[in-house]
Amino acid sequence: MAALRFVLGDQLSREISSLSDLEAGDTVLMVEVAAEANYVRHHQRKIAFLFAAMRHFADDLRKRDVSVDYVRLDDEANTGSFTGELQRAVERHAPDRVVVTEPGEWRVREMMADWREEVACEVEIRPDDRFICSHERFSEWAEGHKDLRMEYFYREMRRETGYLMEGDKPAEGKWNFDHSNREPLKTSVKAPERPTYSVDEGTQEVIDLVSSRFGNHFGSLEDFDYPVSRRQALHYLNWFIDEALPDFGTFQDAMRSGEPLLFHSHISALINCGLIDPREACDRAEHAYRDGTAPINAVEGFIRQIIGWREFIRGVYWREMPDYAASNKLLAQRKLPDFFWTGETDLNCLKQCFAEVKASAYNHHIQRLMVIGNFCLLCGFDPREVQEWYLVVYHDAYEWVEMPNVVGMILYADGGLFASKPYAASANYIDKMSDYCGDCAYSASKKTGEGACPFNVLYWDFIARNKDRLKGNPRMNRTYATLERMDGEKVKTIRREATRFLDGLVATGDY
Ligand code: FAD
Ligand code: DLZ
Repeated sequence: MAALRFVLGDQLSREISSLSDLEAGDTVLMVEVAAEANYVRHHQRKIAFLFAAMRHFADDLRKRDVSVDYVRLDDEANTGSFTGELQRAVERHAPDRVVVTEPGEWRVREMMADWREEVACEVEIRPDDRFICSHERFSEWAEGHKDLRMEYFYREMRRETGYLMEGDKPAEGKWNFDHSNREPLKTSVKAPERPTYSVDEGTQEVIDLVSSRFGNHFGSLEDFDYPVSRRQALHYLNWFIDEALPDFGTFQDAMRSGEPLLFHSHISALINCGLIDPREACDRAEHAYRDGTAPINAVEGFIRQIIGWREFIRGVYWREMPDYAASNKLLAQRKLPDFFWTGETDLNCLKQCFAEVKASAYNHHIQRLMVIGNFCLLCGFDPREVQEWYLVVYHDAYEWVEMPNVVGMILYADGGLFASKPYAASANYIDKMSDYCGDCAYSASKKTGEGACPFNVLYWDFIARNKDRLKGNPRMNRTYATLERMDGEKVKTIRREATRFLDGLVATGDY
């Protein structure tokens, strides 16, 4: 009974369900296809990372005597799509059945559903049990809750996994140590130096391929030094646990020019493609806590991001799709300005984040949420355009994780399905948590007039513009009370200056 086991680019785990009962005589199929690189114009670095990781994973399997059929992007007969390559492989191998793990994106799940008709043998689609919470478990949890709040979901995941539990109580008596995780960086605090990984011959081949085939996509391939194999990924994770995790919590929300990574793990792309298992990342973090090498606020914060936010976000995606993609409760319609692609803006916070993402396909969470995301919310950019931008530019971006973060977390486009109020903030937040404002053409403390930071007028313009939609939210009471107390002329000035700024944004749609 020979099976063809189809492993997608974000399923690079030896323990993936499609390989769990791998037998001698089976073949593992992996394919590089143009359709996946082009359905949005992914950052060049993301494509290079994924193809290099896929090729290294295939080599690792071969070293264990697994038979791998690997189709390269430039193979002459490559049809360019998952379906076309699966059909060709079925002709080549004449398997009894195809075994595959469910994908991370709705559009691919639809594709897979059609394979049962389009492929000349049985197709078995298995659950992705790399996630801790199954679809059924998430639905069961969601059914029992009027409001979907990550915190309550997270506590159940803590109980179920046993992470940081003392019997049935949370370690050190509290579920969440977030209040200790909001320190700005003092200049004396230095981030540890990161390990880098040299480009081997195979990865260089991929970089050359991406440069010639996708050189017109956003982003740079220069100085590629990210892990691409299981061995390197584990080394990177271990380095993080030893060197950066202890300060991860305290400085989780801080931002500093020229230091994109600070104490963050930088492992999202490695977890999402399968090179690191989320449980092993949490296991190592918990060990560090039990051994006394990392404090509770760091370890709890890190584990919460993974068994809390990551699992919750995935649950929301599959529960809400396909309608979720079109959510636009705030009726935001403005086009995304060109500087999201060119990086040419005099708002220094955005400029720093755009430069970093172009160079490395990475920004950390607070840059994504409170700088770029906050700006998108305040300006009222069209959620479909914002979704596409986030899916293109980050090396860890897959729709299951990108979409709820954009639709629900930054844009409030789902009307508060899981966020109790919009994450809207004026310049003050960015000034407090970063050194960006010191070098900016605008003044963070100036509220209106020449040289005032646009975030300040944009904030109140957003609040005023969405009054009918947000005023009923009890968590917005104080904000609307402040707006109502504001002098009428001041409100007019704010709205006029915001309109001038918004009208000045150039969005040619050429990028
Ligand atoms: P750390 O700060 O070290 O956190 C540890 C891990 O926790 C991450 O590696 C990640 O696996 C997980 N995590 C943390 N926050 C989240 C979250 N909100 N949702 C899901 N997982 C989380 N993450 C992605 O993996 N892919 C995306 O496409 C993506 N898009 C985002 C878009 C927006 C608008 C926002 C606000 C967040 C997005 N995130 C996304 C979540 C988060 O910003 C990244 O996971 C994180 O910045 C990755 O960096 P890190 O590995 O250094 O994470
Ligand atoms: C993102 C991506 C890219 C760029 N290329 C490929 C590819 O050539 N082959 C492949 O198997 N996977 C690729 N991927 C990841 C897929 O887009 C991902 O598996 C689906 O979106 C499902 O999550």
